[in-house]
Amino acid sequence: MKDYKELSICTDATETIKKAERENIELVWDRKIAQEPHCGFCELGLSCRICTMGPCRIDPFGDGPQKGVCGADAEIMVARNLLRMISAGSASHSDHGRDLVEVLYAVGEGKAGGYEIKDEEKLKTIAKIYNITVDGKTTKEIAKELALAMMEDYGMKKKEISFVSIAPEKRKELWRKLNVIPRGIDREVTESMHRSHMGVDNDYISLLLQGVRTSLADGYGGSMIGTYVSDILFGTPEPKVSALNLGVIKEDYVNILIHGHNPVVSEMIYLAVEDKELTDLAKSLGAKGINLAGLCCTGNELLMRKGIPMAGNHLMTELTIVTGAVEAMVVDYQCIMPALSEVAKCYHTLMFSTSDKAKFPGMEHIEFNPENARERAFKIVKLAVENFKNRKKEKVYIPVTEVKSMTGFSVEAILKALGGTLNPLIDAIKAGNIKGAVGIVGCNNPKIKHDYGHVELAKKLVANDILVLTTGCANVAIGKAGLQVPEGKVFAGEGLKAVCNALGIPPSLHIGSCVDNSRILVIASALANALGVDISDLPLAGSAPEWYSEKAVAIAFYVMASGIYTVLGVMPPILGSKKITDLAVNGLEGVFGAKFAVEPDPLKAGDLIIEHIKNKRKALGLAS
Ligand code: SF4
Ligand code: MSK
Repeated sequence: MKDYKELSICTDATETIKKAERENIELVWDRKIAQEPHCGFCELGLSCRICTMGPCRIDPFGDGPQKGVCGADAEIMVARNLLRMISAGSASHSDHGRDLVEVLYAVGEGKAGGYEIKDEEKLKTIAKIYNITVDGKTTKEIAKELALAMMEDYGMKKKEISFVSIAPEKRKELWRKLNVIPRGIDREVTESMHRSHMGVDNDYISLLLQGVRTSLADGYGGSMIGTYVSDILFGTPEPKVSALNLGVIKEDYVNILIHGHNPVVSEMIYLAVEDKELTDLAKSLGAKGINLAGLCCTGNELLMRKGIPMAGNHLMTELTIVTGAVEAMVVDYQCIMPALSEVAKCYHTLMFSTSDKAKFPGMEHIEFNPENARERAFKIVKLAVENFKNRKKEKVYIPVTEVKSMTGFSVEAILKALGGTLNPLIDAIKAGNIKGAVGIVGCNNPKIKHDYGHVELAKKLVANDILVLTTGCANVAIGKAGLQVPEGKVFAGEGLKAVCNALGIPPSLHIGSCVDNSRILVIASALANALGVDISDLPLAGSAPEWYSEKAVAIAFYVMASGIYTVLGVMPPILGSKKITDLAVNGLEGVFGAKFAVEPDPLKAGDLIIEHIKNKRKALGLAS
């Protein structure tokens, strides 16, 4: 019998974990226990398997080998491993961005079936950043030209990728001095893989600087392209109220869950779910209709733009199926545990994969591309509806009712809420009503009590008048805890509460999916530019209390390299190198004006951040 309260702070999770245990379903927590103890060499970054002279390990206690077969020492091993993590993370966000650019191109060519340009204004604004003239051109012409220009950002034609231009001048100067401005998104990822091959770059500083450059290729490249092209194609998010937790799965409806990251698939599923014929079919089979809900970042994308509710975050994904009320789960890519199809076998849930990049044993593969997406989405929804008859009523258990949460705070929406300029926010920061702002981002990790890190940190920060911005799985955690509705002001300190009252906003704002951390870079750059300072001068911080993925490492690096102090709740595999650990938690400050801290206790992490914000305010001459 598990100690449920130690696994999650959420009732919907603990109650469904109990059901899974009764039904003999293996979950992520079971598999984690089966893996313990985790390999200590790997945890420290002191194992290497990149060539067949190895695999090699370095003895952290100094008794055994201190070098791999090739002679790589602890610094080289840790740095190479870290660089490969950053590269995989950057590649993931950026390849997601590339898929959107391909849809944009297909729209420009008139070959993209159900897709269209939803935000022409934004198309033109972004085209101008790429120095594309828009006057006298049709929307399709601009779309095609912008897509081609973005494709160049992926290649090796440029000296600097385009969106770096949004960063404050001082930051760009620093990056140029350090030679870390990305030249091309794919180029940096490829070069990182090259450098970390045996016998190439063996200077840990040089390897880490390439890690910074690769992460910036993500933040100001692939992720920012992903965010902006999604806004162009599917609309720039605006504030709206939606709902979160397992209660958004409806007992009397056909339930379809979308999971992954790329809105290209989920937007089409959304269209199909709205179709009257399919809804009528669902009704003819005894359901009240078709209910769509999201998971992880595909969920965040639909939540932000369409107000589609979210059933959960990373550690809730298996549990949604355990409710016994899910007719189909449609996945694209990233963060989709291969275990999901095993769980689905124990229920009636149909599993569909949709990307040729991400196939799963036990899932039916229905390939999506810009030309066929509409037809394929309708096919999947029809199969899901027809599966309603296979549901076993006695297996259905939805333990909670949904919680309301606000969403849709794109940069444009925040500016609109502020009356068109950043001035009210700057005034509130200067007056001390808002002491600073912190992005709480990232995943869940079974090594940390589910959602505990996110929620406790958010509560502590807002109570200290620090505005919270959320993305990714942190959104669901903090939203479920009630901090993302205007009534969430009860958690806020007096200053932040007054701002929430004046603007009608919650103390924690949901700004999007993982790629939408780029929106944080845009806000931070705009704030720095408005004040004539660098980002590192601002009272800002970032935190990933429950991160697990390589993507989170890439995010942490580009946030730090942008000048934002970053606190992680899970230790990255670097402790095997004292030099690299010292650099991460101390030395980087003197180079980038920001550094990392690792603190699993969210209350202590909150203390670190509050102290940091106090210091930044003091340096700016603001009252603490
Ligand atoms: Fe061992 Fe060096 Fe090969 Fe790594 S690259 S496996 S340390 S020999
Ligand atoms: S989905 S990367 S678990 S935030 Fe973006 Fe959540 Fe982390 Fe995946």
